[in-house]
Amino acid sequence: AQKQKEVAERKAVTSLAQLEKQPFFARPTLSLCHFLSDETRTGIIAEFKRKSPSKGIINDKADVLAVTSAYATAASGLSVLTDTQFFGGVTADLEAARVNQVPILRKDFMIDEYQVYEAKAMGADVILLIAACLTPAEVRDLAACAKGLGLEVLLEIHNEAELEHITGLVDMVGVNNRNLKTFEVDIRTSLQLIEQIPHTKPAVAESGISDVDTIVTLQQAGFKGFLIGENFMKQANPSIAFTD
Ligand code: IGP
Repeated sequence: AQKQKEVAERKAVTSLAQLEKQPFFARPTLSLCHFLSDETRTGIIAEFKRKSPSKGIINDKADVLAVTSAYATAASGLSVLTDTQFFGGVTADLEAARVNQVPILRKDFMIDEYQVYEAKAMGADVILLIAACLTPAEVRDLAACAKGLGLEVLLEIHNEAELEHITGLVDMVGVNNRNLKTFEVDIRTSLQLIEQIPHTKPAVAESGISDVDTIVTLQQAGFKGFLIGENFMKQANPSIAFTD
């Protein structure tokens, strides 16, 4: 409901036609699917996030340009939070990260086509659709809108029932290891659900990844992408933490 209110406020200020005139709107997008299959990269989708509902402030000093530029040297993609209320992100963070020539995921709670247009206008290449927040019909509609704009779609699931949300319009499937109610993370969520994800859709393991052994285990299970936020962001200098 809070998101709906936020979106309505922004719609009143900036029309769709105005979004379409913004400089990044016409830019050709980069394919995260392709970057994930590039074996010279790590498969890591490195996330810029200042705070989270589970951890509170993670890092409120990190500079988005410096950090994402360091990430972009080896990551297969970037994820930038644009939700302000829970994650302390802003549109300008994603726009600043856009200087990097790697795919960028707009990380937010998407409920309205207007946000898909915004994602394109701010320079994103991929949107996240969270099955837990959307009906299968809503996933289909938002995904169709994204594809129409040349954006890729990462669908996030966290249990077996949400496999129902996978449609032909979804490019990649993410498994969130974080239980959205208890905030507990368990890598077994990913290991169990990948069995049922169609092989045609690159799978991304999300949340709670903090060591190389876990990445290797997930990779052997078939995952192509590893979405990592806190492990790097909680360091005083996330850039050094990543390149180390
Ligand atoms: C990153 P972590 O534990 O490495 O910081 O997790 C990412 O998976 C997490 O931020 C996330 C998220 C989300 C955030 C996964 N799904 C949906 C906001 C909305």
